[in-house]
Amino acid sequence: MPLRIDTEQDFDIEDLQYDIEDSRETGRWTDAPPEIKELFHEIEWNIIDGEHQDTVGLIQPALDAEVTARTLIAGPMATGIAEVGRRFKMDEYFLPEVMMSAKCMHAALAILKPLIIAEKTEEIGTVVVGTVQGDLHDIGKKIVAMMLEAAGFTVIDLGVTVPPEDFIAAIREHRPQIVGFSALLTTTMNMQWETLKLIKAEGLRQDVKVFVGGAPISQAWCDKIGADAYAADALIAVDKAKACLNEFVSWKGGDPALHAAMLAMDAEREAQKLAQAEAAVG
Ligand code: B1M
Repeated sequence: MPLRIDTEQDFDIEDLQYDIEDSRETGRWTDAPPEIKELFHEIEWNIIDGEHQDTVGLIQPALDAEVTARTLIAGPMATGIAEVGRRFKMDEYFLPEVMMSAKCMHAALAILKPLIIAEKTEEIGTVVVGTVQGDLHDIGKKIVAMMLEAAGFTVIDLGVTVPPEDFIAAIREHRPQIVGFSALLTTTMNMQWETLKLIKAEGLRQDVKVFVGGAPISQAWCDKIGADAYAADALIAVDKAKACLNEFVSWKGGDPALHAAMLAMDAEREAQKLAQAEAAVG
């Protein structure tokens, strides 16, 4: 039986500012058995410290203890790399430290990827994804690609710093229902718009539903550039991608009704979360 551990709970990044002792004292993952909670703190701290071999060494024991690959990604891996981002922003870390932490993430994802992809039981469609031109960030995009694959999509991952022309070539070659752009830099998010403009100019807009994501991306940006859907995380991307193939299959890319339907999914999710929170309070 896989262990259920709440990774949805908002966490305070300040919990990770000092040392592992402090983070052990916080209220995170208190629903996990003590030895798993300890493993999680060790995983996040090894990511923060950029110890990729030790990170890898902690993944298998967690899996052996029935922690799922999804829980590891959404739990200690997400909190660890978030703290790395905070340290970088505050000039406590420089590029070499961030690169070492990114190596930890990649090494752990390499172990977890086959487990996630093994969940695939059906073939439901094709998605082309890539990180836009000028941007080298791909950890989040890889997670999105993995989760889409597990949900039944064939994912064509074009990699990083993908020029708009390469997206066009991939759309023509693979005929995906969905194309997704990832961007992590405020300086590269504009390439999502440029790529979308080229898709329109090439007469392909109606053929594909366009998804956008990445840390600086928002629903407002999605609205502004005329993309069909914004996904704040991998699970939302999967939900919206599946809806595009099931409920909203008749709406073509660029249809305002599709855009509105995607927004309505967010509103519904928020309402559900609120109802759950209220039910929990009693
Ligand atoms: Co850089 N970096 N980085 N970096 N980096 C950020 C993004 C930054 C916010 C750090 C900071 O200042 N706090 C900052 C950007 C600031 C800004 O733009 N305003 C920054 C900077 C400045 C830079 C450089 C410019 C630094 C420099 O050279 N001086 C440089 C740029 C290089 C380039 O791209 N040309 C750079 C380089 C790097 C490394 C190479 C060292 C490394 C990347 C390694 C790699 O990816 N292979 C790196 C890293 C690791 C980060 C941080 C610390 C972590 C990013 C990450 O992996 N997050 C990041 C800080 C941060 O984001 N807070 C930072 C974890 C990942 C799971 O989350 O990617 O958000 P995320 O993905 C999520 C969602 O966003 C969403 O789902 C994912 C899973 O839930 N999502 C999608 C993502 N894509 C999606 C696509 C979709 C749908 C959902 O549909 C298609």
